[in-house]
Amino acid sequence: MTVWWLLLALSSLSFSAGFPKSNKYDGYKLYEVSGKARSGAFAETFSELVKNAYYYQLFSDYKGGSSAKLMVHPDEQINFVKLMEENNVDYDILNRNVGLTLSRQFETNRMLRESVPYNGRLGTERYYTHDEINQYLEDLAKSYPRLVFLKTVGKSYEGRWLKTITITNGDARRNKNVILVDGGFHAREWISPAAAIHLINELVENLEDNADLLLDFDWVILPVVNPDGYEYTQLSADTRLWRKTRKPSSADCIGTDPNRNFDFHWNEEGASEDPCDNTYAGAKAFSEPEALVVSDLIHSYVDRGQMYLTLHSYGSLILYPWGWTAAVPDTEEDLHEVAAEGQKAIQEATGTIYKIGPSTTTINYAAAGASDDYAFNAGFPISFTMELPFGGEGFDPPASDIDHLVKETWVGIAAMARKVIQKYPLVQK
Ligand code: 0X9
Ligand code: ZN
Repeated sequence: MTVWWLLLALSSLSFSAGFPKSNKYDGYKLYEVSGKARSGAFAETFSELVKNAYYYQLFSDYKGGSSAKLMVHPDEQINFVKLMEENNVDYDILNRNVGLTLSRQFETNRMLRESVPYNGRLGTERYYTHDEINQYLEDLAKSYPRLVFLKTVGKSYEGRWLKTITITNGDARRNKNVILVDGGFHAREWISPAAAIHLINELVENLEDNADLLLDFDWVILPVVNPDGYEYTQLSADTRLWRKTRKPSSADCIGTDPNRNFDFHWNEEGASEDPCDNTYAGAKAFSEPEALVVSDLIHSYVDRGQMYLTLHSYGSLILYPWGWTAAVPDTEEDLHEVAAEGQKAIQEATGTIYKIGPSTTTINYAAAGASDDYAFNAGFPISFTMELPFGGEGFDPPASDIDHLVKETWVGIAAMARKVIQKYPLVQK
């Protein structure tokens, strides 16, 4: 009995003594393999190999010759390395123990929540919960009643409120053009809601510097499209890498990829019919209430909407349609011109190099049923997915990287918005 209690006491002490709790990613390694893994004779074997979801998690579903990041189960690492070496595929180990990184980050986030409590502002010190984000939107609307309008636009499967914030310059002019931005489609991509929050801060609290961005344009922002997934990833290191929504999709599996659930070429290339897959398209188009909310927003603003921007991670990419096919739209030049402004501004500001281009050939895979193609097809002349940079040594940036990443993202968004404003001025009807 005494020994039992001692063991119990020691195990609960283990974290504070500097031994992070174990989790299901303990011993997993994160590798980056060169493009050779996916070109030439080895390509077929490699893509068969990584289909084994028990041993492999591919963080980018790229095909063709570009490099890939993938996480490998401890029991498979010897075999994996042997295969790479036999086939002359170069590889780097980006992280020697993903579980340890996730546990440490989990603990850091817990401590930061205590040391940086919500105080009416959301800074860049840490990641915030969905409740805090909604509370912040409420508080902003109270502080800036002439500039900011809050709207509840729907409810997630688990009952969380989805709220948009409309930011204006307070001149009370109606029917301005619109820029529609969302974040948090994919649960684990925490830097995306963080970037949306920073964008809101800049537009509301830095109105003087950004007056041109609000003269003839209103901004409508939904910072967390998939709050159930986002909250789930905050529960523990074990759930940190969740991507989908949280509605059960079969007897055994939960969640749909909200970015495969839109009713435009739904369930075609790059979407899975397996409810257990990370890219499951859903039982039908718009089976997910969260995707339906975004589609309603797209339709309600399309008459005035000049740019739709959806924030994801990772890859340092600005992607434009199409993402369901390798074909490109007739207006590719316009899309490219706007994306190039963002790319240039970011490179000048921080040196980060974003790649820009049509989605399918730039990210190297087609993914049908996504929101960017849907918005473009509905009539937004400019529609982008912005993939923010890869984070630290794990999937997403540690809290200490939030500040520079969201500021850099803002520079890119502001530059693209300025180009949009110039190209698509308000036509008074
Ligand atoms: O696959 C996705 O949904 C996006 N990448 S992510 O790593 N954040 O999951 C890219 C979507 C690009 N757009 C289309 N394929 N339409
Ligand atoms: Zn994503």
